[in-house]
Amino acid sequence: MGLINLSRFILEEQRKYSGATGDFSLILEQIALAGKIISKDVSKAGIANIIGEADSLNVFGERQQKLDLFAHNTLVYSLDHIGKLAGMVSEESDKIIEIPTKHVEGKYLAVFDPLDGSSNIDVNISIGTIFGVYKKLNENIDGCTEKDFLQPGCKLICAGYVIYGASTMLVYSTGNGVNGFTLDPSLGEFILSHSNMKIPHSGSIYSVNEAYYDKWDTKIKKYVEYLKNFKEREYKSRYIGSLVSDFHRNLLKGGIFLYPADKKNPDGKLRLLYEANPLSFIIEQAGGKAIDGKNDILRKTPQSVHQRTPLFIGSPFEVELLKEYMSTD
Ligand code: P6P
Repeated sequence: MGLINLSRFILEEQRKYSGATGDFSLILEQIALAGKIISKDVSKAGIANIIGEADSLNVFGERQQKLDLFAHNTLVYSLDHIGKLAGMVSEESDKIIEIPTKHVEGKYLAVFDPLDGSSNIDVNISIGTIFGVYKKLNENIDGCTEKDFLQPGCKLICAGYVIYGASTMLVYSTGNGVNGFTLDPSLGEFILSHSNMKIPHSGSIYSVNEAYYDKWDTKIKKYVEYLKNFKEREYKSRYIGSLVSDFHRNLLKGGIFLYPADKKNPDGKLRLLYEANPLSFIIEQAGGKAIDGKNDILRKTPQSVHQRTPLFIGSPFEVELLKEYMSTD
């Protein structure tokens, strides 16, 4: 079987839905384009002193943008003119991003964290873009409001991420399983490399920043101690401090990622709309689970677009076990 590039895969997927108009497929293609553009700049970040860093001029005398602002603009400009979106929410923008009046509006909404973990760029640790796509609540009303974005994650029609690592990969789901594509820079194409990804039922990795141990709820402390002394297998601690990287490794190998609420972050640190929800959509499609400690992440109705949430996400065994610990008195 020959190479399956992203466009071919999207087309074949689209044919499975008789009502598909191709609108959504174009959005996905444009997000992939943005991923390629961001990948190119992220991969040369190490020579920032030549290309110029934020607030400085590069060798051509042009003002160099911080990479996360560059990633934000790349996503917005890849999507705002295609006539398929009514609006966007980005971690880099306090307000909803409306479609400029010069462009045609559409019925979809995009949410994204343009470059999560960007503080890791300077030390050459892999980072990622996280995205989700919704339909707006009422297609007969022009524009969109904040309310359109306050839909639970189970209403997502697509969720995914691009990881800028040793290779650049696009991993996404439209509710019909999870598939991973590896960028071949020589072709400029995302090639299907991980079909129908499933997370192992249980793993041997737990990922949490143990520096905050003293701030944790006692139940979280007991849970992590239990994993450390687990009899049937030896758990390893792996924590990169880059959500997409920790998530992607655990998706492939199994285990659990924890970002608990603590005294410093009473609602947790991670964002519900464009970090927890898209990754939770993917993990459930891959056979895993994602909770905030008590409830499924995907069934939480957001109260604001930048709302934070605790996040426990990964293999069913480890997440269910955590749920038991959290429900004990
Ligand atoms: P901490 C990166 O800043 C980030 O948003 C996620 O990518 C990552 O999982 C988390 O924060 C790390 O946070 O508090 O452990 O440094």
